[in-house]
Amino acid sequence: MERTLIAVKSDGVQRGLIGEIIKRFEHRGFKLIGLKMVKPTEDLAKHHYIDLKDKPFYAGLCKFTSAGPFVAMCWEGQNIVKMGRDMMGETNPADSKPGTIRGDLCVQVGRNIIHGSDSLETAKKEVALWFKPEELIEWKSCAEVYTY
Ligand code: FUP
Repeated sequence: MERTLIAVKSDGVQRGLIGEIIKRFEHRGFKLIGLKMVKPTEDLAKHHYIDLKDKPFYAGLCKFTSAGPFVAMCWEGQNIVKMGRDMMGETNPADSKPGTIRGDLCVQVGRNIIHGSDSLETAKKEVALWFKPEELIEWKSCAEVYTY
């Protein structure tokens, strides 16, 4: 089953939006299999955003990311990478449609509250960067599980 990394960034945590973001993925029907709050080192933040290393905002982005809490989540489900991106909206909240997370909940590109892996390949790398294998929990819904 497909997996992706979704994270509530520190601005989302500060604004009290962890629950709102989790709710949207749960209600859509996806399965949460890994969850932790971390204060990333600057090295971890740099590694996470390595594909943006030549951008003028890279240094500021890494400093901002390592300055506060980062709620890392691994979500599982059919087509989760693309559907998660669609649920997030565009990088710039100003371009994000109402109904998307960024389109409903934020304004500035540098404070766009959520991260989501942008491809299957990136998702594999990002899940491995933020989670040890034993931190990912396989579970069945109560509809699938027999009682004793
Ligand atoms: P996304 O995958 O939508 O989070 O977007 P990117 O990977 O391109 O960018 C990562 C983060 O860099 C964004 F969430 C916010 C920040 N960023 C800026 O601060 N300015 C920009 O012009 C673009 C991105």
